[in-house]
Amino acid sequence: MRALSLFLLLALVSNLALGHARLSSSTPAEGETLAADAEAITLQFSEAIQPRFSDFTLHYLGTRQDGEANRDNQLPRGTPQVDGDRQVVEVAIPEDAQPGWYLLDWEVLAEDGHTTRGTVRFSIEL
Ligand SMILES: [Cu+2]
Repeated sequence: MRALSLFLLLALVSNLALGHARLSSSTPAEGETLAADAEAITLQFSEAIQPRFSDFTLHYLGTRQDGEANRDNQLPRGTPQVDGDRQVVEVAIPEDAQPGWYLLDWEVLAEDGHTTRGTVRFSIEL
């Protein structure tokens, strides 16, 4: 019984140490406006991610800030740049990006095997 309790405690502690990869910050932040010549969106995660099993998709919403991401407004995806410790990801903004609202859909697999996902809405000014 005592051994089982210790096992459960250790499992809990290791689970806390290896938290999911949460989005710590992004540039632009949610709702921010970028200059027309902006080149990339930067995402900072709380844990290392596994790039091969992570996905970043940019959608163009036009004038609709509350628009939804779908296949029709999905932009061609490039290869995201991931830094050495695999916690910072740069997603390129297409050079011919139109002014308006965008939604970045992200889904990442962390080292602990857990998947997290979210979105960042931002706009590009005229
Ligand atoms: Cu986790």
